[in-house]
Amino acid sequence: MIDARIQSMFPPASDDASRVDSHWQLMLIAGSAVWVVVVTVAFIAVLRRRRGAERAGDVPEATQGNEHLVVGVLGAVVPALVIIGVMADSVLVLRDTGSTGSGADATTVVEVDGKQYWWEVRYPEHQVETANEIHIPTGQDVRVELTSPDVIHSFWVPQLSGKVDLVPGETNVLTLSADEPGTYWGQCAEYCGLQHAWMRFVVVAHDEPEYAGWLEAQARPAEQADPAQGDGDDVESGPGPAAGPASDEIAGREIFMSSSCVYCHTVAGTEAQGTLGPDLTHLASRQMIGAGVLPNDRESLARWIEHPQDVKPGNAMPGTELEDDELDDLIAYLESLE
Ligand code: HEC
Ligand SMILES: [Cu+2]
Repeated sequence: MIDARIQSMFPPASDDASRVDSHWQLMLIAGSAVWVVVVTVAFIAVLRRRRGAERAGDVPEATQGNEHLVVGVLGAVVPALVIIGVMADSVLVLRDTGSTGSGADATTVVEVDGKQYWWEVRYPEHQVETANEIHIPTGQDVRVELTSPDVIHSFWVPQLSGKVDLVPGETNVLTLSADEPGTYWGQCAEYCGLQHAWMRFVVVAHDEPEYAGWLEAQARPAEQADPAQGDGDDVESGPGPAAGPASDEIAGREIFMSSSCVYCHTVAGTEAQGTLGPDLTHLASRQMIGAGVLPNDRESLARWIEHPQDVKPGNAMPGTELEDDELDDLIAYLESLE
């Protein structure tokens, strides 16, 4: 799990983010310069007033006309120039960055739906669906199509791009790119309800071959912990080459398929086809659950399944009461969904 505290645009990791960064530097420098000038002038004014009070009546009439001119230039013309300069650069940033671009020549398209309070992520060209984790290839533009079925959310990966809103009934487009492989935090940046703060996600940027491998793995249906299919061809999930799924996985699968889980969750290749909650086909490949609220491990899965409303009050998943051994089996099944 990556450090949950890091949620910063520094250091920028894409051309767009670098452009936003340079604009931020400009504002910092301009703002600091204005501050220094204003404070210096205020000091001079205070000192002169004191001296003026000491020798009252000494100031000749003529200098007052000059002062009006100085005050006029410093107070109106200089601020106007500074504001126009900063604004001009911000207009250029908007033009230059993919936040408003169409990403029309992007070869990778990702559809992202912002939901209360998690992110549904689809790769329409590859029949891949996942949640709260967006994988992209490095060094190329990725077209992200953003919408929402409920309220307005905002998609923001500070190190990679600007913010774009997800608006019900509309599709907004953001072009995302990352220079280097790595994991970058994203966050909903438009207040959307009780768990807005726990509506986080990660963008994982891979080299091209690694990305292709990820995509291929995600496009496969779940490894079947199904007794009917565990007949020796399931090489990857067992300890030995000819082993099928372990017995607790089989039991856990049964519990999953006969519980309410299937009404809300999909596991591709099984009868679980619910769409209200995240697709769990490759749950075990994800770093975290509940849009960043917990790491993806046994203990957290147990807490989440039994008490999702304690972990993340107001989210759309109800708790499920299970016997301890049933819960263990269920988690064994979930952990087999790689
Ligand atoms: C009424 C619908 C509903 C039911 C029933 C339900 N879930 Fe969920 N589940 C959700 C929603 C919605 C989320 C996402 C919550 C969020 O992050 O805000 C979720 C999240 C999860 C997650 C985390 C997934 C991720 O990638 O973050 C797991 C694991 C999970 N559910 C397992 C289960 C299991 C196991 C059951 C059955 C015992 C179950 N769910 C029953 C709606 C449901
Ligand atoms: Cu939000």
